[in-house]
Amino acid sequence: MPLAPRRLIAHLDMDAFYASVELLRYPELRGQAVVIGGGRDRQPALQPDGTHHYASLRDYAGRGVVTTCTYEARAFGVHSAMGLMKAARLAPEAVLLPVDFDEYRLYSRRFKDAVRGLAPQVEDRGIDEIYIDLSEVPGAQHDAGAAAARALKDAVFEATGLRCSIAVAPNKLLAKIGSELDKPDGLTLLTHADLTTRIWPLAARKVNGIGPKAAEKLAGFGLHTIGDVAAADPQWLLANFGLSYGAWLHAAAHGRDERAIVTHSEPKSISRETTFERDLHAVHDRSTLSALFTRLCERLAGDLQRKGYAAQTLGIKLRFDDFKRVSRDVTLPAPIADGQAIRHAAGSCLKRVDLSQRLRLIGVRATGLVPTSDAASAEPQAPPGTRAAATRPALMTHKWQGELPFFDPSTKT
Ligand code: DCP
Ligand code: MG
Repeated sequence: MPLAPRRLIAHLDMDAFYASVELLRYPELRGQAVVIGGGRDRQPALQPDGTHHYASLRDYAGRGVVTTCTYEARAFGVHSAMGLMKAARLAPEAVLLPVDFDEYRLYSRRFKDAVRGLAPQVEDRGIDEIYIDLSEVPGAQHDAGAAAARALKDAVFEATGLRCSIAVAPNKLLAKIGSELDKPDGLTLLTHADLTTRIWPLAARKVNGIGPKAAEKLAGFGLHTIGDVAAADPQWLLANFGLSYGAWLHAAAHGRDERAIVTHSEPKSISRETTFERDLHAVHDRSTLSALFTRLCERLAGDLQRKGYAAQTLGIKLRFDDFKRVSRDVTLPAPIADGQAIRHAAGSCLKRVDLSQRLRLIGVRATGLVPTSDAASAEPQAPPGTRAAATRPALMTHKWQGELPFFDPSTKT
């Protein structure tokens, strides 16, 4: 009887993700301490000679925190979630850049698409990390996934110009711990045989699922490392941490985890956006803008149709030349997926915006997604009361909340 292939689970995490995306835009900052954080309105000023004037961290005053920073900044002790004022004391020379989530989402999509092109079994875990099941990837069983992981790193770099760290392990739990072990630009192979040498010496907190509170409680009992937890009497763990969490702690500390890769999740929204090569004006560049807008709507329609959804709500997002953002949306009497209908709905949103300023970016977003098989029954002529959509008033319009992300925010775990 052929043996079942052993599980080869990879965890991929982008290196200094937001900071690295910013370095693509400002390559002259490569090699410097760069901190991302604070408000989003302070883009580096472009000077007449074509160079940028960057804000220095030492000039920062306020209560913002570090979102992330380059490894050069980390060498000074700066890290995510640290107050910017404190960071400024550690690395006053560091450059401070504002966050630009739209750009990070774009690169997030790019690196994930690149990975899916080589290994389709992908679980999305947030903006900069994914799990990948390499078990069935051709050749992966012969070298514990080493060549596949290298190919993934190369594909991600090719598609984005960004580096990432990958660990391949027998399960998600070990892969997640492993991807941090050789950061940045790491490629780590872990087997159960590495448990005692590479995993047990680590702080208990490194296990995804042991949060700050649990770690504190463990430390109160003198259990600091993963090895300490592994050595603890399982019955004692159950008695002190509850049946379910106690049992999980014991299994996790021994590197046991049977969770499968979850490749499918229903999208909450589908969006398309484009940043113009030069800022465009609604009047002076009317035809260009109109053509771009139509194409965006057609692309969104294509995405919806390919994925089998129709949208109950259509929205637009604009970003002006001073980086100010505006969004509007419209809820429709029945879900739509066709390019012309989307263009019409998005156009009605556009009419509600003051367009006297030049535009830098335009986006269209579909929400209230209904699988197309259901959408047919949501037509207005359907018997009254069969679906809420059929009895809605013709148009309901409202503003997107100021900071609502353009598509679902990715959560870090
Ligand atoms: N992030 C955030 N708030 C935090 C931590 C991170 O908004 N407290 C954002 C910024 C990061 C991104 O999420 O760029 C990914 O988080 P990571 O923890 O993976 O950190 P980095 O990718 O920046 O660095 P590393 O190389 O350590 O992965
Ligand atoms: Mg990362």
